[in-house]
Amino acid sequence: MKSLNTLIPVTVFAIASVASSAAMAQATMGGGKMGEMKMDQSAAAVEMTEGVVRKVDKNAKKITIKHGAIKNLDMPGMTMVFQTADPAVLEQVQKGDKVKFRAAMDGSAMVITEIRLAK
Ligand SMILES: [Cu+2]
Repeated sequence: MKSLNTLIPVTVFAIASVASSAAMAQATMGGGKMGEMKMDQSAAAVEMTEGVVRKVDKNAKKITIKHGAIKNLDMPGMTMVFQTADPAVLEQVQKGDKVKFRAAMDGSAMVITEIRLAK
């Protein structure tokens, strides 16, 4: 009987150590996934900026927007004229619309790369 009593704790320990190494392997894999998620977030990092459309000039392919701070361009809120990368943008909004948009520098011009109506 005495030998059986000592055998049980050893067995439990062996199982526990196998389980903990499996848990460590999972934790490592989880860490890798978290790293990928962070990379995805920075790739899509440009936040949308809120604004109100003041003017849509389809001939010049420009939109005037009173906008809030644009973080990626380090720009405070103001009213200004944007170029449009895609003329389709001009069809998506009209004067007076509240919008959310993304803008980027293209050479010396500010260009709207994406725009949609704000809800
Ligand atoms: Cu501006």
